[in-house]
Amino acid sequence: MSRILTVGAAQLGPIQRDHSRASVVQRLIALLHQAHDHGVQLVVFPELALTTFFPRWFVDDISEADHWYETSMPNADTQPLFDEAKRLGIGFCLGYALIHTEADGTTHRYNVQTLVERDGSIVATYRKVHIPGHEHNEPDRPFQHAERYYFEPSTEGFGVWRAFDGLIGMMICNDRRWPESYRVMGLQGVEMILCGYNTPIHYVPDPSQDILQGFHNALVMQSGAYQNGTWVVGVAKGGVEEGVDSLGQSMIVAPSGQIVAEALTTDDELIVARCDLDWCARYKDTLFDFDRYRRPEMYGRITSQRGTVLPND
Ligand code: ING
Repeated sequence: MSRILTVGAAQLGPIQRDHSRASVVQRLIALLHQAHDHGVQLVVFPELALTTFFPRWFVDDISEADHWYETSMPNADTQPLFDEAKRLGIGFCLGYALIHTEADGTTHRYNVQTLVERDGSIVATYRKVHIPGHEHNEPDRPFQHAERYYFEPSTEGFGVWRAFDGLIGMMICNDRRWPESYRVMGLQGVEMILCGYNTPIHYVPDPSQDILQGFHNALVMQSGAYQNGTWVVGVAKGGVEEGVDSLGQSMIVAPSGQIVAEALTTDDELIVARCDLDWCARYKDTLFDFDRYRRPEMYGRITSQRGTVLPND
């Protein structure tokens, strides 16, 4: 009997700076209700789904940004979402900023996603591995993308968890552009990767890429899905948020690399697909039978090098 997981990609339109978490949670719950009407078992929300994308501003005293972070999950603002999802028997994946104080009193700031099962239990929280953008204020930019100032990179890497009757992995935004993200989860047998993103259309370091944002978004998720025989669910926070135009184009990609559902707007929009997790085996057991065809002894550079080492002339 096929393991069909009906998944909903719950795209968000802009969250402006003055939008309260309570108002955003109401939007998330409205998408949850739409999902329930479609028989959805797992809803995926975007990266930083509770607030505006605050790394677009730089504050010299980082503690002035503390209010953009959650200190726990769930919390008073998000408990209504957790309660309603449990009542409806729907699991979800939620992206947000987390401020975490270790036992030794050190403070850590992460860009995370938390996966919640249909019974309301927390499966796991993933911390973003690839942190794009810049560390310091760049006042000449039209907007900052200072994620490397506001977030520490994960030291835990990419996990895969047994949930929703399958093998579920998570990545966040820039992670989707790196093939290693998919392969590390592929080597754990992943059958569905959940990925929220906030992607400005305008790429300040090279504006020639602006027109290609949609093409690149699809390219990386379709190739990652196909090359690892996994479903990929990419979910945007799109539209014009505090003057910055951000990509929508949320999509659900099959292990074949085919896009089976795609958002039509840059607003709050739910797209749904019935995902046969057994379809993954068509690729994992043939073309991408890793144990039979991979040559890790030839891949040493991938883990021994960070940057490029040119051949000796
Ligand atoms: N955003 C981006 C992403 O990889 C980026 C980084 C910024 C890409 C601007 C293009 C333009 O989609 C995040 N949040 O990782």
